[in-house]
Amino acid sequence: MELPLDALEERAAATGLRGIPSKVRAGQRLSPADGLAMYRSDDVALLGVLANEVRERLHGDVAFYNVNIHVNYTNWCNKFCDFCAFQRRPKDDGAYCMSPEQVHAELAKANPEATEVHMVAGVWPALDYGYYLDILRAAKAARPEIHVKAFTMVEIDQIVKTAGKPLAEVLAELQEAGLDSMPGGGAEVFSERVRQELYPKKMGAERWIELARGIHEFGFRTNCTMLYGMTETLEERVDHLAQLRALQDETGGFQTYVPLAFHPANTGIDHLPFPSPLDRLRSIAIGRLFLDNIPHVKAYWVMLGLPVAQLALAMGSDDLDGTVSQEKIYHDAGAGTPEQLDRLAIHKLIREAGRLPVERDTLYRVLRSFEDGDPAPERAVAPAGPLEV
Ligand code: V47
Repeated sequence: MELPLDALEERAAATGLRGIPSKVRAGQRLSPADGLAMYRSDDVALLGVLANEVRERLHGDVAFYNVNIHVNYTNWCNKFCDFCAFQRRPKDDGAYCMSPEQVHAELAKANPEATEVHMVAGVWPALDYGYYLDILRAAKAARPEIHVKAFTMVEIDQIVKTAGKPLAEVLAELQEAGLDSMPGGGAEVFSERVRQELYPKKMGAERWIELARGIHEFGFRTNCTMLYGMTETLEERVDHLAQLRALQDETGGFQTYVPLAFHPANTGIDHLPFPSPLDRLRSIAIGRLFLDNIPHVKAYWVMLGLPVAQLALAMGSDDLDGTVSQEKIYHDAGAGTPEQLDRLAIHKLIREAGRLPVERDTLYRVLRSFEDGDPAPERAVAPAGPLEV
């Protein structure tokens, strides 16, 4: 139900958001100045109401999730980003690099209902090109039907360098070996200032955008992210979103935007706080309002925490990601969320938010809509985690 516009504008005028409700109601694009006003305003409730309006216009009451597994195939990494707790040098304690056989074994024993494997990892130039093709082949050999969503732009950049071939040729070979789409990571925040300060060895915004453009033009769908809560300014957050929106205008290749809240534990910048629940909700709502050309906004529960992910379903998000298992990047950085959820735990979160659980595949095609109730408990394969963080 839409609230009267004049009441929304009256409130917006008092909370620094004047004119934004009218633009949202009229389906007009928000400007960078609007983006900044939204980050500066403490009226997260109004942002949530507006973002919910957009979300309901696009998706009604549906809340998507998928049944997926994570394989972080190596933590070897030469980027040494200050925000990362996952990276290791090969000789460090806890360093690992899975062989193709281990990837195969991981998938073979994984939840048989999983429709997606999410494979992202560190970057180590000594891994040869054949390794990447072999882990894709191993995943498909173990689970021929599974959708392989793998490699952030940072990994793709390294794979292209290692292969020594043009991007399109590499993409064709990765596709042949089993790659189906790509996640959104590696963008961090596009600010060159923050990159120099915290991740100078990682590619800059220009290369990230160039790769994403090439990948979309090739025909792969990807997601996009923003890692927030480090030392970026609010202007830099808006600039990041504006760059994503501009690329989406060109290519239409992004399926979903995933705002990633910085987890400080065990990182080089652990003096910074984990973003507050309100900041996490604000980031979801602003993503929905500003990125008017990206169909979905994901509340990635692993990193948001379950209570905030559930609230996000009322404030702009239409997707909870998946059941997940074996996620290491956030858990190494102190995430207190469970290792995985089963369908019923996800349905509970969604139904309590007044939404309808719909299982999707990676490309957002509907697999099952649960109007008639939840699946029987015996269909749930993985144990349910606690619903608190
Ligand atoms: O690129 C690393 C981020 C990303 C930390 O596309 C951190 O559906 C917070 O991209 N605190 C990888 N964030 C994960 C990723 C992702 C996750 C879930 C779904 C999708 C999707 C993509 O994780 C990295 C980096 O931006 N990251 N360390 C940290 N301490």
